[in-house]
Amino acid sequence: MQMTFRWYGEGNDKISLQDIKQIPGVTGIVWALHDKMPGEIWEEHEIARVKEQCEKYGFNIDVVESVNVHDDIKIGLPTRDQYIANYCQTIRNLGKFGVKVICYNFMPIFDWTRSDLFHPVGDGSTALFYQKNMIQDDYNAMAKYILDFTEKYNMSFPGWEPERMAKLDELFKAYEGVDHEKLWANLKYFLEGIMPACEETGIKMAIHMDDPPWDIFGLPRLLVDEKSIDRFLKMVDHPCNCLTLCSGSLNANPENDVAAIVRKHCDRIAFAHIRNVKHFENGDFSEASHRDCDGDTRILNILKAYHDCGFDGYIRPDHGRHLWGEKAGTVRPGYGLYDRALGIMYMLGVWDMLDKLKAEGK
Ligand SMILES: [Mn+2]
Repeated sequence: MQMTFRWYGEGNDKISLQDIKQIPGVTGIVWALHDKMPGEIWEEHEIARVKEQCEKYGFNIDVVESVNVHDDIKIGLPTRDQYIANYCQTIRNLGKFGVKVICYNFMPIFDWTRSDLFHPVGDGSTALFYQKNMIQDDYNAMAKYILDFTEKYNMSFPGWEPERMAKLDELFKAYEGVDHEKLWANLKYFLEGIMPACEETGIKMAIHMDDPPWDIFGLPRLLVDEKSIDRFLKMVDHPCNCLTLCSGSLNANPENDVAAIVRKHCDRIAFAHIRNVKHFENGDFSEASHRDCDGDTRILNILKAYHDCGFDGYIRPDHGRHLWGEKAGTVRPGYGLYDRALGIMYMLGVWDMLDKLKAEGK
């Protein structure tokens, strides 16, 4: 297992590489070119700059999150071939700088979705929160909440580009007729188009689970449970067609047993996101600390499953709570320094003990 930490880049993240260097055990930075629109080619000189910044602190740049997929590919428009060609060029450019894994998602229009970005947890800290009855019909209200936030605090979120969100009604219209089966077919077409570039460079494409793992606003979502993961891996049965197994995304549906999925598909998991989620009876959920008993995701079972499988891929704490003065305007929602650092120490503590027990034959 190789521990990593997501960083939004120089001038785009209040957390510095120097801060990250002080967290024990982190060997790689999970990065992206956040000013790129979906469909644009990532140029070599832009990649080289990030590599240089990270290497100065001894970090590798093996994992990119995300290279976003253009809507035309998801919708299946004739223009998709050009965007797939661009994507292949980005893969080749990333390959030249030693990138090993690209995390991406195939969610129509919206990326991750929450109704409150700074919800009080009860101990003075706040966390991302999903109020089920608020995310039903009115996508404009939800989008407005997120976009007002990004504007107020002068922040951009991957997948929530204001340029795209300004055309929401148009986008919804374009997705009319894209049902689950059409979206599966478009995903297959995309993957078959990029597998040659992956083979050439050795890069693994690691699809992120849909967050939350169910349809929202009438838009289909595909990667939602064990059955759909089975289908995905079988559909393009290629060693470069892999998963970003996000425990928090999947466990937003408490019926998903993430540890069982790890045991079943460990060889196809290139990147593991570890996050804990606490459920409420009415279907709402809050993100929680990484400690097993603070949520319902069964983090210990998941880490044990990875350890038993000899997982040697990349792992990172996913979202964290906002602690010790971190609040709107001082921190990216879900991406503060402290709780993610605590999450790393928790995971490394568990992992070290599993290593020790194994070495002692226990
Ligand atoms: Mn995730």
